[in-house]
Amino acid sequence: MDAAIVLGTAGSGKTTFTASYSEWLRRRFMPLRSCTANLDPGVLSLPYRPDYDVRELVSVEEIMRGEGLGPNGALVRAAEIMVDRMDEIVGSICSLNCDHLVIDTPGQMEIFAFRPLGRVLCERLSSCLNLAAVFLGDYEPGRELEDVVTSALLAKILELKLGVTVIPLLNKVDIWRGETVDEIWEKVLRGDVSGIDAGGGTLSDALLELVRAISSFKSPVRVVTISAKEGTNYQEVFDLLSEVWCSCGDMT
Ligand SMILES: Nc1nc2c(ncn2[C@@H]2O[C@H](COP(=O)(O)OP(=O)(O)O)[C@@H](O)[C@H]2O)c(=O)[nH]1
Ligand SMILES: [Mg+2]
Repeated sequence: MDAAIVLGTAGSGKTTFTASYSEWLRRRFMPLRSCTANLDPGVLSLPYRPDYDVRELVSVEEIMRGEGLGPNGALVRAAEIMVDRMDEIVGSICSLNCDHLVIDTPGQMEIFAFRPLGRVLCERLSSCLNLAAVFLGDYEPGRELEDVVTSALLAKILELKLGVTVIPLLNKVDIWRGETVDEIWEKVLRGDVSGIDAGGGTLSDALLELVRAISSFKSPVRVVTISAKEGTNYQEVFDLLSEVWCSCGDMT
């Protein structure tokens, strides 16, 4: 089973992407089976019907009620429970009878990425799935270069933390107003600072140093712009994922 795990900061569009991309896979590859897994224990409602839903095992809402915790404390607790019950989670996901699987992750990325949960899960899932990740960069007009650099760095850090290839995607292209953010993002991933206007000053020098540091990672720098809302450019997303699954491509 080929699987794409969907990463990104809160509100970057992971859930929207999971819904629309799995639907695109279903139509594109019929009669192959396209499935979804929800690994966000805190989500209240989903725009897709998951074939596996972690909320059957652990739900933030129930923890808040049962243990008297606030939303953040309950989310942390939920992540701990997920690690404790990893065998059940991985067992259920691995036994799904699907050809393609899209895995939605917790709204708040730090729960997944900066605690043991994400690493343990990716390690375990890799034993039964062909696993690759997509990272949704969340760009809205008005964001600064710092935001693009931070997002690109996050994608790279996730790759190191999780041990899976992370494909950067720039989401919400439908609300850009003729901006060429993808070009800046690609330059950042490539460590190419020529022509990047960081605005001057010490902070910007440090930013450019960070951009250079990113180039020491040898991983995909082709950035696909998408709209999870409108389902734009999904063939390109699939092609990039396929290159990872068969490890035969050159994504640079
Ligand atoms: N305009 C636009 N909005 C989007 C897109 N993808 C997601 N959103 C919106 O961004 C918000 C957060 O999306 P969601 O999928 O819940 O993000 P998650 O927290 O990463 O799962 C919602 O209001 C979505 O409708 C997109 O491609 N274009
Ligand atoms: Mg979500």
